[in-house]
Amino acid sequence: HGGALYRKQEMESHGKKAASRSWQNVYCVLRKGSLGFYKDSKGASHGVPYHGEVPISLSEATCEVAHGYKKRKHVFKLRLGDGKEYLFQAKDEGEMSSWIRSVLSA
Ligand code: I3P
Repeated sequence: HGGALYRKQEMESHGKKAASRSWQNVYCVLRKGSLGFYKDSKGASHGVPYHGEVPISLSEATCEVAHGYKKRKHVFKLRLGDGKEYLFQAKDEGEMSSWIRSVLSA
């Protein structure tokens, strides 16, 4: 599963807000147990991570519709075991549901 999403980091760890909070367009690639970020599909196929980011581990991750976030539509929330939290905006409802399902079964 791979595709472009807008991403915003909300939390850096338990109780600590992320310092860098703007929305960024990233190309996301889901693999067994991890989610990697790339600039675009070409970056993904060449294995060049977005800003050198290490893929995040999805063990103990929860993923759900971000009902509390009202500023954008089709946004889901990913919360990691270490307290990091991300919001992702998909292009429509169907794409959002498909990402949530895939992340939960990755
Ligand atoms: C952030 C940017 C984000 C905004 C965030 C700002 O500023 O405007 O779009 O989140 O607000 O801090 P910057 O680009 O200077 O980093 P929203 O789009 O969700 O409002 P926040 O700190 O309240 O999350």
